[in-house]
Amino acid sequence: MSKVVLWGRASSANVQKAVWALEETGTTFIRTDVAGRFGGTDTPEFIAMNPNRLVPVLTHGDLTMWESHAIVRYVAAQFGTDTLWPNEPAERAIIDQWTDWTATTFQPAWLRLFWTLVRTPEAQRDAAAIDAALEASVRAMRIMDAQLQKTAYLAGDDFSYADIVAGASLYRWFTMEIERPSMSGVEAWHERLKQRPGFIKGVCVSYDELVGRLAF
Ligand SMILES: N[C@@H](CCC(=O)N[C@@H](CS)C(=O)NCC(=O)O)C(=O)O
Repeated sequence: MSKVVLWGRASSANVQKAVWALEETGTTFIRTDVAGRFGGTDTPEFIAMNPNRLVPVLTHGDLTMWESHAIVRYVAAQFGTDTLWPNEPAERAIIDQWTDWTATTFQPAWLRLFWTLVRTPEAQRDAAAIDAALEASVRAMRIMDAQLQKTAYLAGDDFSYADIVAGASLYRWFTMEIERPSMSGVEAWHERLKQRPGFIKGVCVSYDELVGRLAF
């Protein structure tokens, strides 16, 4: 089988989704540290792989691709036919609904919170910006909580790649110094995800190197 290489630092939330999907499908891969404190995204070789100069990038044989959610879908389709890739279009539609909602609504909110609170040095923090980001994050979390009161996972009673892309937020959500309203559906989901080795390996990764660091 052609080699699978994932380019990107382990502390990147977007890289973490790809690591988790690769682990979940039992795929053998190499991860190469790029971006953040490692640099390497401005070289002609990297720009040829991703003109956005961002991680993750995945290479597999002749394929070179970027965008974390597209990578997760590719990994599911290519390596997860028995595990992560439902053949039924209606099932995939709901998984994609939550996956795209994470990209457009949930992740921008929780990442804004992470940036305004964790990545901004204390002296430069803007309390109003933090509050607004927390409010938007909680609003999105409540939408997931309502679903998770009804089903074990976001797209139904089976684990799916929607849980990977949205669940990649949870280590940070539950360790950031914020006032977290209790949401029993989200909390039970977090406990379920913690049973998965791919979540522990991919997502439960220290973000110490990002604290107070706005540079990348
Ligand atoms: N929409 C892109 C966003 C990628 C992105 O913003 N990556 C960040 C890390 S999470 C990055 O490469 N930042 C520059 C750096 O870390 O040096 C995706 O989902 O893959």
